[in-house]
Amino acid sequence: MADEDDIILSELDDEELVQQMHDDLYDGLKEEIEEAVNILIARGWTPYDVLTKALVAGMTVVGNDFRDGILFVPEVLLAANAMKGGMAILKPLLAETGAPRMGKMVIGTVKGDIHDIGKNLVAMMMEGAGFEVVDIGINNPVENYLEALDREGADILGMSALLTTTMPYMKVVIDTMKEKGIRDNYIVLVGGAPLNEEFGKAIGADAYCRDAAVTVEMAKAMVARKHNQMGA
Ligand code: B1M
Repeated sequence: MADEDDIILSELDDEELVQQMHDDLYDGLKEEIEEAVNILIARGWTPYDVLTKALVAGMTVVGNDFRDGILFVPEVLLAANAMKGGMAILKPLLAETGAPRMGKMVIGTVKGDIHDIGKNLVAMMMEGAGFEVVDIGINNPVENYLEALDREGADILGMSALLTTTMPYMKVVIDTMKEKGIRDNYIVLVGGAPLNEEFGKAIGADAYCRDAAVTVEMAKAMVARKHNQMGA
């Protein structure tokens, strides 16, 4: 332990620092993660690279050990908290692109599901790409989505689910939109680790988005297509 206490993050080279961040994320060390994120940014890393190579990659290790019963909920919560500390630093940097407004997205995690890291990441990347994002948080029943879409005059609905037990709720939301005759007013994008393209199609979403970067690309393409259709 004494050795670990002696580690001075700023003295590590990039590769060692990223490895140390993976370890610190695993141990839920929020302050160390925040310090390391600031160091990488100061060294000229893009916010996107810090996000994907240091934070998301580190969280994958946590996810694997959670799956394998090596880590438990309290440890994973600490890791998630550390990750959020790092993401909070990156958020304004990712949004700083000065890109023109592309459209508005309402995003939330579905009812019964409290996972929000992936959703937050998608929201950050979308903002960075010039979209306006209204994040309605976790555990959302269908009413929350419909109310937010209407209130915000949104173009895109984004839904996140991380559990096999909660992903079917996305269909409840889409079916309710169909019943109300408003489904085609919106681009519906869905994502989350247990989903796949087939599921996205089966529930009637416009697209399944594997990760935050794909979400941005998908949203851009679909908004452009919608504008073209309206112009035709
Ligand atoms: Co949970 N959990 N968890 N968990 N958790 C998983 C999802 C699990 C796969 C772990 C495992 O067993 N390997 C497993 C689900 C198994 C299953 O359903 N098949 C699981 C379980 C079982 C549970 C509990 C039931 C555990 C329990 O209580 N016994 C419980 C459920 C609580 C609930 O929701 N009701 C639970 C609780 C928790 C914590 C609270 C401890 C914590 C969440 C903290 C938080 O989010 N604030 C937690 C965490 C952290 C995880 C893992 C380890 C990591 C998830 C994460 O943040 N990944 C996860 C394991 C895993 O996924 N490998 C796990 C990092 C994030 C960047 O990736 O969320 O996939 P991800 O997001 C990606 C893409 O999926 C996509 O883009 C993102 C960025 O690239 N994406 C979207 C996501 N949402 C999108 C929306 C879009 C587009 C793209 O909209 C357009």
